Amino acid sequence: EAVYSFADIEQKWPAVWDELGVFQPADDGSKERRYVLDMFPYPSGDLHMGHAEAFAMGDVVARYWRQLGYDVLHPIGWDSFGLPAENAAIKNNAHPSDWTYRNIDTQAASFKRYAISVDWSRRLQTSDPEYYRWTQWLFKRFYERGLAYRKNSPVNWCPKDQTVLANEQVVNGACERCGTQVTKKSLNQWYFKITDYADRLLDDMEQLKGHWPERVLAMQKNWIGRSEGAHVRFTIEADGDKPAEQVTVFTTRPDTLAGATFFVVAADAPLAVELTTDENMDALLAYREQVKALSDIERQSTERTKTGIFTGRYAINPLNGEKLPVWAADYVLADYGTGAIMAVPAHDQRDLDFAKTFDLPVKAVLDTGEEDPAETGIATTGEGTLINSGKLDGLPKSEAIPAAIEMLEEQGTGEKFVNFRLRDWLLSRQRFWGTPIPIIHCETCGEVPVPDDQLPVTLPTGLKGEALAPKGTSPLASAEDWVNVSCPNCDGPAKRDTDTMDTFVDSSWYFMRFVSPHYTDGPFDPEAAKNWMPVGQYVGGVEHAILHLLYARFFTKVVHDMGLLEASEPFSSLLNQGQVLNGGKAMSKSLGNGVDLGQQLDKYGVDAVRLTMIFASPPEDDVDWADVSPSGSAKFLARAWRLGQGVTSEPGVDFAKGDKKLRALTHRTVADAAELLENNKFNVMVARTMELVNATRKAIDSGVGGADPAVREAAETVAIILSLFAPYTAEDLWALLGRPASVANAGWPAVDETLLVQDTVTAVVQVQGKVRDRLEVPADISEEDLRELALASDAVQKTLDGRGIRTVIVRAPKLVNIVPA
Ligand code: ANZ
Ligand code: ZN
Repeated sequence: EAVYSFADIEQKWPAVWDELGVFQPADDGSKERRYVLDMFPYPSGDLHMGHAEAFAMGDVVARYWRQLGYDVLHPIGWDSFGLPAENAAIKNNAHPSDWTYRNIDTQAASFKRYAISVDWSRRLQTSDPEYYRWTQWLFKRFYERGLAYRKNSPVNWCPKDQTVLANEQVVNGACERCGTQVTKKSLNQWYFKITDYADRLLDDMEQLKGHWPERVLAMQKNWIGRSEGAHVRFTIEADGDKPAEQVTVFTTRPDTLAGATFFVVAADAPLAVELTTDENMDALLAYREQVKALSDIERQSTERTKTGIFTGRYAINPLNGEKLPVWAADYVLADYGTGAIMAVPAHDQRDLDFAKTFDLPVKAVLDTGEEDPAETGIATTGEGTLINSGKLDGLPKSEAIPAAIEMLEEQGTGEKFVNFRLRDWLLSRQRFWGTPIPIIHCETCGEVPVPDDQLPVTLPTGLKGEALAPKGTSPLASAEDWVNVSCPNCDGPAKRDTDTMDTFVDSSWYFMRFVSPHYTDGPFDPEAAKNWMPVGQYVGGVEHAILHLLYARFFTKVVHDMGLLEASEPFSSLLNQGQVLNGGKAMSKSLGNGVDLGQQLDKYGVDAVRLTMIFASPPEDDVDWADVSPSGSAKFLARAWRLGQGVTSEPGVDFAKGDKKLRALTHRTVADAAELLENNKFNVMVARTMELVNATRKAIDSGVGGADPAVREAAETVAIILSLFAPYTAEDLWALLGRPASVANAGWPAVDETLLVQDTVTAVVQVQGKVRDRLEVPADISEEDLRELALASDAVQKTLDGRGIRTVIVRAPKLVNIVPA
């Protein structure tokens, strides 16, 4: 008799699946459509264990939905622009495309071996000109809507990668990619105006609640950082040849205005230089040099002793005319709010720390019942009533805030203001391997977008190796033939923009492209997008909680506003899979604990590796490869497969004639599967399948026997469930059972409710505390149902003897007590 060989079955089935087009959606409206997507991979080397985990999870969803009868779109592509390709090209004197497309081919082959159920005909790469043509087209539409603009400002600069970084790419002051300390540099750069969408990005998170991980929503909310408060204008008194001027601050606590005892501007803001008197200028400039070296995190650390420089100027409090010394300090950030604050040391700890360091006055304006902050050094931040605040005295904080705003508005010195932490998205990069920005700079006409019919602006092919090395300016600038063009507007001499786009631009719309990847009249076919969008299940790592997901949401909203897309959120449900660890730690070269996916696949087979990933824990949790047993998974799969040899009945037998006990287990397993799979409890589903396999084996080997229809029913059910986790084994088992390929669209088994033997309990029914009846009821009976049953009991009716009822106390499922009138 044949034995289970994963190597043989891995050879056998891929051609059959291709031939049948099993994973291609019909896309004809005959079935309800559903879209499942894994975050597309970056082509660095071959697939690794992390990919194996993430893609196994997404594939369970795709395969389950197919079994349920949906028309499933499950595509794959590559996020193929970016720095690693460029760095490899510099090192090997090659073109970044060599490395990129070679790695993509390797990964594609591995994905095929791994049997991810994707529609290969929709494959795309963001570095393909037919893709980035539409990235450029979208950029132009953003530009026309005023959502893409260029401005000169201090930007985050990575000295190692020699390129700018978005705020989102600076982690604890370091470059997200290489870990180098990020510095600031003043440059003319392109931005997307994501801040215009701050409110909607925040408000629409309401729709995602319950469908996205709480943690991701919290991180996005914090990143957007909406603060309600006020803008307040202070007059800075004239001093010598420095004229008086107005400076606005943002405060969330306008109620504390009378408690302001000094005023602070960010030391690195141009305003600091503007305000500082000649006398104090040297000190300020020296201090600014010191500040440059610090990250925002360090600047705001409560551990550091506060530092600052007196500017020599005074601000007038618009509420009471008091004179406040103006300081320049690093704990106020130049790019938050207005870059200037009113300092209220009594009620703000940062201000109090500063006041203590420089011996500035502390004035409480809110009686919170706490101890005097001037004494304790602890700012009082609780609720309380206003004091020392003139007309506001006696008001609770919650009323004082709007009252103070009203006073400011009457005076014309301030107004309500909502501030966001979110900054515009800096999208230009001084690197080669990215989407060229489709703008031409003309001396006469200024910025001129490249006409749509001239898109794509393709990358020049002549540059490679050293020519791509980072120099602080874009390598594209050296491709003179490419750079020098005539202006599309006036035909005069002009130059192409030499920056490329952040690769996060490419990945902000790829999920839309997948609905019609070969469409040539736009980024996607609006009709297809209407059919498929939004993505029903998105799967990917939590490391994308902010950047990618926020940008993708922003793009979706803009494209929606352009009238191209009905959906205004891209991903209705999000699953963050865990990491694959080894020995409790993330796999890394330095720890030497890396596990090679290819070797695991060679040793245990694809299905065993997939099943191990899925069985180890719920998908959200980490998998420690040191704790799992791929050989155990392989043994289980062989055991499941052998059921096919144990079944001796023919396909089509009448299951109703089968063994009741085994049938009950089969149907209970399927009945529970819905709840388990909808809630991503894939690991529990595997455990339940193991249980069913064992019971079926037992039935074959015991009195029931392999000819019993219930045994065939159970084995076919095992094959269908396993098709979600172990596609090769499931297909081969299905064939052993005499069924035609493919098990992948066999259809989910129907549940016969009559076979679901209920767990029952005995409920005691009392009348006035005396037991009158006992009822066998389902363990999960509702209060209402139990009440009804109890009242309908003959014994109860007899006892009541026509009397009315005062109350019925129900404690489902065990007790009912009826109190007669
Ligand atoms: C006076 C005040 C009194 C404040 C008080 C707080 C408490 P969030 O909630 O994060 O928006 N602030 C404003 N701009 C700043 C900047 N560029 N750098 C550092 N701090 C800045 O914080 C808003 C509060 O942070 C503002 O309200 C301001 O201090 C400070 F009892 O104004 B507050
Ligand atoms: Zn021109």
